[in-house]
Amino acid sequence: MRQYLDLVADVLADGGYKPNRTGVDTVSGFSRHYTVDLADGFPLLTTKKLSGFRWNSLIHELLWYLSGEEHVRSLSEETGIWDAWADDEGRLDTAYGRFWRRYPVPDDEARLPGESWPDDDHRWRNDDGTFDQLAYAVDQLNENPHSRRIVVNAWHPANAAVSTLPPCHYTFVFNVRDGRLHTHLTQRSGDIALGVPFNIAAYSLLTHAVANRTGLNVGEFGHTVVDAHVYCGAGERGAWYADNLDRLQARLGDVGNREEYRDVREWLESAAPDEADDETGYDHVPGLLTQLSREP
Ligand code: UFP
Repeated sequence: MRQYLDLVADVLADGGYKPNRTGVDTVSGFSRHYTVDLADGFPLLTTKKLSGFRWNSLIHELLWYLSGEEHVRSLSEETGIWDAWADDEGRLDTAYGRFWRRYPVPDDEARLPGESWPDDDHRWRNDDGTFDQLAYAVDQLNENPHSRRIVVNAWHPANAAVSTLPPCHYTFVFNVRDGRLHTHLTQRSGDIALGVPFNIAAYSLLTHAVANRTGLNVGEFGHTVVDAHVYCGAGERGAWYADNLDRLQARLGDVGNREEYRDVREWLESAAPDEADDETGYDHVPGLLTQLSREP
């Protein structure tokens, strides 16, 4: 997918060096955006090996979000991807589906006079008083498709302030034109090598599912990634990137065709220290340079 490879090339060539909470530093670009037309085909990246197992886990993860569950019990039967983040009882602090389907509505004491909130028996209120954002979105697409207010939000500021992993892909907007359903995702933080390809596939799948449900055609997927980063290494290897990113980027700036990415990769591998003291081995730059050298 050209847009993904452009994102990779752009962040590697223009990003800045950025340490972060994980201890593995990144090359990071700010506020990157692209669109893909889903009518042209499903954006499953051919440059990465999406094995059957992981495609399977992606489908179950999305179904689990759509269910509104915050407990990983049923998901764990299919895939263990969220198990490590769940508490001892199996509840996940940052379960997207919980926010999509059961967003908390403030209690009486927390409401200000004059503020508007749906009644207890309102059609989008659940029995437990929470708000079903997805039901609202689907109803709007059916009844008022040209609305510019069809937003689903997984960010709860108070929860995010204390959560171990606040939502990365935290809000999306549906937008309809000419009978086509467009989805725009805003992601606060995106690991370009590992996370982003799955995020693209998941929201493309969601767009297909919602288009199917509402009788619309699939449109474009628009993606904004606020901190779009490539993990480049810890230890000696990370220190080398910190000192030599300018050199690497000067070389990337001179790349005129895709074969030349291979030359930059070879230079990188000869110039950077090997990962002997890096327990994580988490340097994604060489792999991404290989992808750039291969794809048309
Ligand atoms: N990350 C993604 N996509 C996801 C997800 C996580 O790219 O769907 F859940 C990556 C982004 C970042 C890390 O590298 O996981 C989360 O760390 P932080 O919370 O510090 O941004």
